Amino acid sequence: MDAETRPSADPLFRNDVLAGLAAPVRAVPARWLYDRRGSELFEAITGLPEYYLTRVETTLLEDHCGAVARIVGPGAAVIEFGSGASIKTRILLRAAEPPLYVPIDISGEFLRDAATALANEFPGLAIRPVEADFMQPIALPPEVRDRRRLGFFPGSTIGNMVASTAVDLLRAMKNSLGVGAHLLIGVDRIKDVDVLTRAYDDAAGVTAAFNLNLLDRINRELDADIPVDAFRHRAVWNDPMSRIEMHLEAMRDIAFTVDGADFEMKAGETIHTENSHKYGPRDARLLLRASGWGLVKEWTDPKDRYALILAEA
Ligand code: AVI
Repeated sequence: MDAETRPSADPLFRNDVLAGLAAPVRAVPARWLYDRRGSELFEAITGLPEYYLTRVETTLLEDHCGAVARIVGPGAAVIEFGSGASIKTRILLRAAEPPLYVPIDISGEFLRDAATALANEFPGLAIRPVEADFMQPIALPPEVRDRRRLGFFPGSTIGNMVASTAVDLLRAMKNSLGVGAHLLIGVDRIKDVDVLTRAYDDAAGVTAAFNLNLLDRINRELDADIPVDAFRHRAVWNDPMSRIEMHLEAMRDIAFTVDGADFEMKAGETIHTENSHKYGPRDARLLLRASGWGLVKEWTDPKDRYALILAEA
């Protein structure tokens, strides 16, 4: 693509890619998987038969949001971290009937669309969107101040962070929400390695397309000539780290340039693109305790694949 038709590159994306490809262990942060195409592919992943996470969490929310609402009490504001299209939120909003909903998302476009759709569906609900990176300290709108507060962080997004970052985030959530607040969080469990790897390497190749799209994005946005067909998607279980890792593996020796910088990769070398940590029951509780949250209640499915955890600050 020539310079005139190429979309202007995000300097943070350029820096992360150039630094990540030059590092001794090549890695690009997972957040860059989510351009428009990547977000569409992730949406498709959530409907795959192998990707049990969304299905199981949705059932848990349908079954237990009523109990969550009873424990938290009436009149609570619901504050969602990384709300996206607010799909699962509807289940919580229907059960808890809160007066106030605060979706927090880095994408203003997503926030505005989701808020408009929700306003039509829940006419009595006040919606106060906050456009912010929830990894940074957040000032909540003043209407939240005198209310009970229920933080909502579904989708096992916590799993995409290493433990130290997860603790920092959970602690920041506690600071934003305040003492006495509740947090409802979705956490994926450690389980059979075949089940886990299939969830991240599905038969239809949607997760492979999601991962490989990162290379297309680099080519599109950063004046690069990466031979995408020389790579394959890999999903591997890292047992000591208790996580599924996504990698892009070079299938032959290759050379390419990104924004004028030259790179070479040998056959078998990989670019690490995502971590998805899985937690046993005690690990998840420890993570919460280390961040200042106490366990209130935990719900799991009959196969113990996924946990919905209610914690209190
Ligand atoms: C967004 N996140 C919780 C997903 C996960 O399961 O780690 C991202 C994903 N990557 C591949 N498949 C799904």
